[in-house]
Amino acid sequence: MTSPSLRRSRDVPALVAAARDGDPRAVARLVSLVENGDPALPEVAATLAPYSGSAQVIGLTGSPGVGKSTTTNELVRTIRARGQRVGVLAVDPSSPFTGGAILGDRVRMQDHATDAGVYIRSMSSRGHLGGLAAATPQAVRVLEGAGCDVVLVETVGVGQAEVEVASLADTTLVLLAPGMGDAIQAVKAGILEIADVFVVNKADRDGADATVHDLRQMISLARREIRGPSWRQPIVRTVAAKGEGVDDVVRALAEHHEWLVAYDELGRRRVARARDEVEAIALRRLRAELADLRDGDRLAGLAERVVARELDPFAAADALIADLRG
Ligand SMILES: Nc1nc2c(ncn2[C@@H]2O[C@H](COP(=O)(O)OP(=O)(O)OP(=O)(O)O)[C@@H](O)[C@H]2O)c(=O)[nH]1
Ligand SMILES: [Mg+2]
Repeated sequence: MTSPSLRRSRDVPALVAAARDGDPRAVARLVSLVENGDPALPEVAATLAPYSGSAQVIGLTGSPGVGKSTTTNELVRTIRARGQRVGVLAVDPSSPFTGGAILGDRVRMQDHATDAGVYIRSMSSRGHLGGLAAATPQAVRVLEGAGCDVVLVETVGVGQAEVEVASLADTTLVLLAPGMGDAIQAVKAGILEIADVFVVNKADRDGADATVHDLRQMISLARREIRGPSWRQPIVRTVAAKGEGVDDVVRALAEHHEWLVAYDELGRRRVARARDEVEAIALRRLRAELADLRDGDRLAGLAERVVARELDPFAAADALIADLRG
């Protein structure tokens, strides 16, 4: 299993077996196959299926520089102290050029670089058709297959993609910091809805009280709309750079997990997640098939007939879809 060719292998059963034995290169290779949307992906998914659902998946999101990686680093330390294996996916949905962020994450997480119980991996949306929302759950499955008890998914909170990625988690942590107008931004970006636990990091800075206060008000406004057995989103203050408050975050995570189980919300979330995933895969396939038609003469021919007013666009689309089905 230690052959150097592992890094380029498409021998999926061998890769999964090696990953299960804890070979980090096999894990890295499998995540790369996922990230690049490799043709071997269906086989990867099928081979990993028996191990899926075995890890607790925790999402961390928040504005750039708010302290996600520092917090992740501290959480990894705590999880490792419990003797559990942990995987970290640092996901950048915003741009294909993640060099800086990846470097930053590597530097901050090098504490764990030599720990065999920790896998750390950065992912970008590089060329992945379904975007990270499609790739991330499969990457999580690779880490579950590799025996991780907990998977932490860090996403930069910009745009809409982080809402998608964060909603792939069992529990989502939203980080804010004083003086960044984060509380307001959180509402705008729809972050308030996806947060299970709020963390006000950099509590060593001025304005932490104001941020907590703003947040509390927004939560109580938003709560009026919620029905059913609802979870009260806690607000935890941390100074992640000094490890302060991290125990409280861990406690909040455990309490949320208990709540998920008690109200059968864990199962519901996982079904919703699987539904999104299946839909994303199906859409990606359909889009690829349409692209094939596009490259052929069929679409061009239909387009010419639309311009010549022999066909209206809807009838042309019907003809195209009929081709797909036929
Ligand atoms: N003062 C203070 N600085 C902190 C704290 N936590 C993190 N930092 C610093 O904030 C900077 C950004 O921290 P990161 O953990 O990289 O933040 P991030 O959210 O992962 O950043 P991106 O991945 O680039 O979005 C670093 O210089 C940290 O040392 C804190 O509690 N207090
Ligand atoms: Mg980071």
